[in-house]
Amino acid sequence: MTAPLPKAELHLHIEGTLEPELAFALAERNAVTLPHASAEELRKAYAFEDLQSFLNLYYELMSVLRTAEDFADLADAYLERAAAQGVRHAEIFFDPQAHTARGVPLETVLAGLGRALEAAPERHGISTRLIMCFLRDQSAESAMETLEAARPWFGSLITAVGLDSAEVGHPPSKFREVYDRAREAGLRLVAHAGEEGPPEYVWEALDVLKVERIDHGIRSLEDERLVERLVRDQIPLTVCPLSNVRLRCVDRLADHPLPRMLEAGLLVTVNSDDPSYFGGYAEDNFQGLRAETGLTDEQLRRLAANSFRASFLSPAERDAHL
Ligand code: ES4
Ligand code: ZN
Repeated sequence: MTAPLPKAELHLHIEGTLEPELAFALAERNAVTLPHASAEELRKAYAFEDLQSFLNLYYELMSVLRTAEDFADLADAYLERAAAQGVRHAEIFFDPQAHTARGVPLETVLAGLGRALEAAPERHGISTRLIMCFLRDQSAESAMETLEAARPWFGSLITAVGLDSAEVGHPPSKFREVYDRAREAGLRLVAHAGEEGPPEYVWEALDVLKVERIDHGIRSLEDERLVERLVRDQIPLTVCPLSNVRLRCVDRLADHPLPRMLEAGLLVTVNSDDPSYFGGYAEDNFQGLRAETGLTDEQLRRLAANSFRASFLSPAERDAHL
């Protein structure tokens, strides 16, 4: 295999990097019982019908993450794999409410993630940012409480906020006040939209939440005016090809809309979302596209360059990668 292209990963849920083997090791360390016989058995459960069927397993397996050390080990394992796949910069999501709801304090989560991220440049040659996501299927009040609880880490460990979990029925506008507050606090803004949800949710993420990037956004192609807007403003879309196939948003990689999105002039990037669950890390997504769609080497290089352009790196840091 030729060396993977240097790239930034902009859509990666750290909890979605929990490999079955690490899940079992942490279960043993923390005396947590998993309802699966072994790592191999667990892997067999990774056949998803849709986003919700994946989320059920994703939240269940998080029960093994209890201590700061667990979060540090999780993030360090991801960074090691990412480095081998050509990732030089990673903007990493985490889901605080999925941990605080289980009695794991926010300080514990951030102590562990912070330790791994701080060591990443030296240890793995990867710079990082951390993006705190709100669970959109929980209330706006809960999101607001989470935002306020995280205030001590704004501008240091936490760079941005995002919005994830079950999309349909939970439009971005539900979180208007939360995003207003986050913007006032100087945080950068992103949101998942147009994964399973309709193009209207992408409009709301742009016009109500005023996000700078859209996570997924594949359904934007259904709305010509929306595509024009996204192209005009060069709003980055963090697309996750293997995820879309595994969650049945797209039938096969060969049918993935990404080549059409590129041709439409959209600022598209390729990302791995929840790589442990969806069958591949960053370079695996690039290789899958290369094998199954007609993307040329030049288009693949453009996608890798887009990932740095779409990142929250400063212009000087970004230029150092291009
Ligand atoms: C997610 Cl693929 C996806 N979509 C929405 N929310 C998520 N959380 C973790 N993975
Ligand atoms: Zn995602």
